[in-house]
Amino acid sequence: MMTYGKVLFSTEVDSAIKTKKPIVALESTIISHGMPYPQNYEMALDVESKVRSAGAVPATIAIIGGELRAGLSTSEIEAFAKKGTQITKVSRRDMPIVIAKKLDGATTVASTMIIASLAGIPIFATGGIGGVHREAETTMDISADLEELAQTNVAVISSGAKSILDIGLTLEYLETKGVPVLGYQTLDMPAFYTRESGFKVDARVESAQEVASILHAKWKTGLKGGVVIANPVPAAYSLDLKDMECVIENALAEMKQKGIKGKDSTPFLLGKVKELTAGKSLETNIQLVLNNARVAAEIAVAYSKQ
Ligand code: PSU
Ligand code: MN
Repeated sequence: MMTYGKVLFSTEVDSAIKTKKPIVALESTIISHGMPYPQNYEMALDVESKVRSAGAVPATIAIIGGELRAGLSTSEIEAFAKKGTQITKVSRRDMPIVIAKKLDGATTVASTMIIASLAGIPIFATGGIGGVHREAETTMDISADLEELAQTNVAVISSGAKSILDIGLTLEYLETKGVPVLGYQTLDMPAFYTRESGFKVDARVESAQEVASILHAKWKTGLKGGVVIANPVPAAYSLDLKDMECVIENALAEMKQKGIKGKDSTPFLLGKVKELTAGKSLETNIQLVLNNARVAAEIAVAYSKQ
């Protein structure tokens, strides 16, 4: 009989939990569906070493053979990177199917939050969160990431939401669901490839200590749900907002024409953006994830000291 809801840890993560070391959860959809091989493999390993050098332990999360896992071996990460989109993208909805069939699953922000929460890991770093899609008023395409942020006590450090989404509506949705959006050393809501989106965050925070105190305040008050920490891409790697808008319009038009919808939208748009920016977006994507891993590790260290 399988024990449901149990997370299997790597030796490193297991000992970090036992000795109460700060841990940073990492997702696996970004590996299998977010970028091509071999850059995805290198990124996943580099992100882990960034977390380690900032004094925390990385826990890459995935479902392997139907089991919830926190902390993958190098060869498991390599398999997820190489198999890419052959690995099922798993959000909350897909979890029971993949678990029951004992399949492998690349976890999104939503399902990574679920597994991190089961594992007792409150800090999670990624690239970008899902959100309300443009034209959601007719497609109803709203990422399950937002509902997860409403109910699961995990802080997500990201570079905001990509402008393939409707960032204004995404912020409205998060407000309705009671999810604070903190700008890391900025008041501007970043839009993944760019440091600004034209929208503001709810509060600017200056340091990892300040974020940690807000997390403690939220959860110790008994307020359930996550917190979004929006950390803009380093200026040296940011792309031009107007150029990106044009690229995204083109990608969206092609997606509509091809009739691509649902869970395939995000991977399609990401691939298209990469193609249309001649690979420049890939370098930006990698750099922002590395930067988020570092900030998340600093937050995890500060959180465990308070
Ligand atoms: N945004 C990115 N890169 C990604 C994703 C989002 O810039 O790889 C992935 C994340 O795993 C996120 C998921 O949780 O896409 C959202 O997919 P959907 O919109 O189908 O919920
Ligand atoms: Mn969707």
